[in-house]
Amino acid sequence: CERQERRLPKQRLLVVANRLPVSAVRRGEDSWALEISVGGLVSALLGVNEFEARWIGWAGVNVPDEIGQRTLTWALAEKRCIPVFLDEEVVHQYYNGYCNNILWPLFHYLGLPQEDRLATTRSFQSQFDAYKKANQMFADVVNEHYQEGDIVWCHDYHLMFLPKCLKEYNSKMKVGWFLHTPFPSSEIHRTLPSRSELLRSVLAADLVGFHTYDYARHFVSACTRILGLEGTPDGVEDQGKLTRVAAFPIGIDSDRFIRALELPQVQDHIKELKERFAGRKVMLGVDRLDMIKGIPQKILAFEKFLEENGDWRDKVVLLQIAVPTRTDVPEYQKLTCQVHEIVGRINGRFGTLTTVPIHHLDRSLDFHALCALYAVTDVALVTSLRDGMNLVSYEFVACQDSKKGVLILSEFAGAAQSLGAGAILVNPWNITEVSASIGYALNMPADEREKRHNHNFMHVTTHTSQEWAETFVSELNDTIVEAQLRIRQ
Ligand code: ADQ
Repeated sequence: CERQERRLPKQRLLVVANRLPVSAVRRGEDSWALEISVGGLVSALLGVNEFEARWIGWAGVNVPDEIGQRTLTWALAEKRCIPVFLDEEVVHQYYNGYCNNILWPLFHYLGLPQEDRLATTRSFQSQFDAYKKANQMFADVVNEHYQEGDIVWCHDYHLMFLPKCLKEYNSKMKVGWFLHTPFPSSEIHRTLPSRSELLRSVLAADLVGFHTYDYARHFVSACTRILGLEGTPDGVEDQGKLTRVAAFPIGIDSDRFIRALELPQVQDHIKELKERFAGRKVMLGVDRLDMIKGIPQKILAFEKFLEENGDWRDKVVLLQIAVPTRTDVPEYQKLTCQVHEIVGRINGRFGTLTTVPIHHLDRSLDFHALCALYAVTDVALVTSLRDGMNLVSYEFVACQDSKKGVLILSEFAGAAQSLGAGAILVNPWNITEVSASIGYALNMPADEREKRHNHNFMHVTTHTSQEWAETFVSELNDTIVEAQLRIRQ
């Protein structure tokens, strides 16, 4: 308020993430089509307008020629996006290799596939070198656009090396780093060959944030056990320098979802869906098609439910919307085949000439269709094997204020810590337990549904993405002021 009264400019925020919030597709030598990308970070930051934000990241496309780089930079400038150009070899080694093949599974407690393990170990060093090189390229672009007083907010496991590179450029830069995945137990992190270098680079930041207190605790304990540093209630201390470590649970722009439900096109979608599935309860899964999301386990639990509850077979339908990601990675191709095979088998087993129990879509839905689906759902199934937070569970709750449907939620999603009291928590590996929870949710009395929903709705509408970003940035500003005071004393 004070800032508005005095008409002070908003603080500049440089959001640095591996991917820009838009993907670029080349239409000609100097023409580009820009599409908004699907993903948790994009969804969370869409509602943040307190700062004058600029995004720095890779546009998801190889642009070897100078004309292409120049015209794409102009096209992106309109969206306040600044591209980092990575060549194919770096993308292969850094993004597909080190980020997605090593850090992503490790941070989600999933081992690497056995047959790839030796090959991965051999190529580890070259992938780590490419990771460092890519992080340095991000740092070069940040440094080029940095103005004194800017806040630089680095995101996710792709950019763990970035805080160090930035501080080497300018030790006064205000640097925060936030991890969107879980940070695993120090016993898991210990197995990573580059474990110390990565921790030290992250510690160069002024503020390090995680979704949950547990992830923050794991990080501090990795610094203590691996680097021998002192963990304090505020963070990690190294030779008098404190890196503040804390939990900042993300949220969504809940108003955007609630408002969308009033739009005529969303109301039309809702009407169509209600007619299409009249007489049946609707269960919903919305995930990126990723092994951490536990999609095969979810579908097998649904099969078990149908197997053991014959009277429900023509009264319930599971809609599984899975947007493909990392489609060039063999593991993900295998997962797609596996899911198709299981869905086909179950539909063959329990379908009739006119209905099937599972509708599986391999694609992204637009925002309005997604809101309508959330609104008509009776039971949402979020069964991630591990998940930093999981925003789908928040989006579902935001769209359910009239229906008051039930959320079945994995205890291994960060969201279990915030929505646990209203959801039915499950161990996604235990198919018998998930199947029993489906039965419990479908039969839940209205007053219990209402009580559980109200609890979660209150949380989702008060812990928003806006509040998340503002809290992180104001904590970063405070951390820097405190550090300056400490130095003066
Ligand atoms: P993600 O793994 O991408 O994010 P999640 O938090 O569930 O997972 O967010 C996914 C987003 O993509 C949601 O906004 C959802 O609506 C959208 N989405 C998913 N499938 C879709 C589909 N088929 N069609 C349309 N939209 C779809 C990472 C971490 C999470 C963490 C977020 C934010 O893995 O744990 O919650 O970052 O920090």
